[in-house]
Amino acid sequence: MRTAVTLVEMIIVVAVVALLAAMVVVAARSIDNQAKEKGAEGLFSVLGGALEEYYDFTGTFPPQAGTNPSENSEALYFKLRSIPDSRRILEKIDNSLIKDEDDYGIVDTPEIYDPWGTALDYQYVVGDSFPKLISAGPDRDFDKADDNITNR
Ligand SMILES: [Ca+2]
Ligand SMILES: [Ca+2]
Repeated sequence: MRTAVTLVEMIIVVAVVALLAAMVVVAARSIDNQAKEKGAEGLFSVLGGALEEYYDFTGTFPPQAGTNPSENSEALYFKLRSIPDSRRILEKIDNSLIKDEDDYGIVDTPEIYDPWGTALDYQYVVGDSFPKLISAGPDRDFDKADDNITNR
């Protein structure tokens, strides 16, 4: 007659529960990343509209500030804010994505962040048909470009 589960049975139950928990975490993370990807695409479409308004008003796109994404993001926000029609479009961006984490050249100007919390990069070389907006993606690393998201 049995009075208790064996140690082996216990280990199997714990392993199965741990496996199920891990699967739930992976699935939840994937759903979360899909939602954030949509958020990044929405952000790019809003910024694309603001860039078009900027171009209509000035005849050019905002210059790229330098090589540091955060600095580029801050300078882009500053430039887009300076044109009334662009500024109006910027107001559609969720407040959680507009943060002033540091001064990268322009004091007290916020930067634009992707849904994972990394400042966007903004690249524009005179002659380009349209500027490039880049999110570092879920891994928050621009150098690992597999999961990066761009507007073109
Ligand atoms: Ca800043
Ligand atoms: Ca990346």
